[in-house]
Amino acid sequence: MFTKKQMLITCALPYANGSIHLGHLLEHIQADIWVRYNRMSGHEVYFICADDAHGTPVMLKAKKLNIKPEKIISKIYNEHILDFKNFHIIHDNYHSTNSMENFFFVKLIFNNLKKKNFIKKKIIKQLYDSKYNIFLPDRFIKGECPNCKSIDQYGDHCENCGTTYSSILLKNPISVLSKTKPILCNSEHYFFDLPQFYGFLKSWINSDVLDYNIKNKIQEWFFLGLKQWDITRDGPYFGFKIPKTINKYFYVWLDAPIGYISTFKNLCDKNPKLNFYQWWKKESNTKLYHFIGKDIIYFHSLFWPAILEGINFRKPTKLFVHGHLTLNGYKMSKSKGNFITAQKWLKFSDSDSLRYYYASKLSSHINDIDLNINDFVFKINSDIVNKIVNLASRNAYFINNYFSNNLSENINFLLYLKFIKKSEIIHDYFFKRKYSHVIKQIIILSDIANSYIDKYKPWLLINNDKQKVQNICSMGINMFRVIITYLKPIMPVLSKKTESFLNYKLCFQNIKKPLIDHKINKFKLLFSRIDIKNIKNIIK
Ligand code: NOT
Ligand code: ZN
Repeated sequence: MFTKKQMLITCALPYANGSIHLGHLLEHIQADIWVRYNRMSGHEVYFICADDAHGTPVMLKAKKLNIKPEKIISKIYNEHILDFKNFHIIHDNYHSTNSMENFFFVKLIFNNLKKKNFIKKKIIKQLYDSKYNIFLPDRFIKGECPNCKSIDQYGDHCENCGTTYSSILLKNPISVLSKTKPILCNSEHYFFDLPQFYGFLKSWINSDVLDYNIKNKIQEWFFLGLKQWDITRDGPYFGFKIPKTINKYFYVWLDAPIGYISTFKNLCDKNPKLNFYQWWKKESNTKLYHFIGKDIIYFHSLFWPAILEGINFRKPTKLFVHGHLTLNGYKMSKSKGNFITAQKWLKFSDSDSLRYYYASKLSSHINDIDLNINDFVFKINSDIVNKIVNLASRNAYFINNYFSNNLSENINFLLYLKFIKKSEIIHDYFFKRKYSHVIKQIIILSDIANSYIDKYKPWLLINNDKQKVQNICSMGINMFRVIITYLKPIMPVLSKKTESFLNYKLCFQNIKKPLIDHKINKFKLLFSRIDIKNIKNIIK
């Protein structure tokens, strides 16, 4: 029996100091497909995200341009909103961490944690750039990892071994800003007392919130011991000032996850149907799913649930972790010239193609995903153009020209049933986010459908058995309709065009009933072939 779920789905909050790029899109497309899938299945789904507005990079950028940081983040905010819209990512609310609601919750949560003795004050030594007159944030210090000794690592964590550490433990530190050696200075900071949550976290992590391979990684962190977490930054800083302090700010990584809460609160204020407390109270029956990259597991599997436990809020239902994106086998980087923003992609290709390609590669694993341009062109032209859309065009030709757009009453019900029976496995793959498996099934069906048409050759039959041609081509259109229904969460643009062509809204519920004695529209181009010569230039 169907049980309607109430689901809140989030993506990691993109930083407000740069454009949306193909890496962000990997996550947002993955989540958006899941949102659309669950919504089509009848669940009540809310999809939220926000810009992660605070931190030193925005502050330094503003300083350089001699403008207020607020100006930068508001310009970027508008860009981000547009980029996501262009890729048909349907967030129900896209907010900012530099918001009234977020300041409210950050203060509330901090005070609550402090009252319960989960916040400790300590004088610490920190690296200071005496040329720039600022305490250096982790990202502005580089050095050797204290754990695995690999060089050129940032001050907060090592990209090589994944360890998180304090920047003063880096060997041979250097300021990224002034390229000078930073000095150690004292400063009083607040710490979140993570070790107090050891027992809670241990059982939470073993409660099916994470996939198996990630669980192992976290066990390592437990083994190394949980450490108190510094949630203070000294000014100058772009962030929320800590009440009753001089020149102390909340660390951006504290207010970022709280952005999930405040963005939802902002949505509740706009949607009277939503009751904030019902979704965030400790015993909430609603579901909370976070899509994140593997680089931020630590924050979401330790700090975040511990904070929520500390303030007596609900915990995430699941963390969906994905690997990183590579482009033709390399990490994207501005300096290498292979950095592709959302905007740039759309100058060379469309959004549905990227959505399809990502889906064809995504599973519930955390392996990195490679966008290979040749493979991309091959896959789109062969799967979408030659197999799927061609199925519509070759059959529509006869229905449009010989049968006044009417589908017959007589189709091959046995074969149709075969297509419907795939629902079960396809639903299972969708739910488990194994989109590459969904695509494999869709291609199997497209091959079956095209072979069926090849076998009967309507182009030869048309002169002696018209009725048969109408039946066969109606069956072809019906198989196409089932295929696009399965593809609908993945390719919203193609499915919308298909809906106008078929004169019919594609949905899972009605799939069992074939379209018979139904009028379709004239076939118009649904999808264009990609030209390798054009898109190759996307990478310099
Ligand atoms: N802006 C961060 C990033 O890595 C993600 C913040 C996600 C929000 O791009 N929070 N938490 N925890
Ligand atoms: Zn390391």
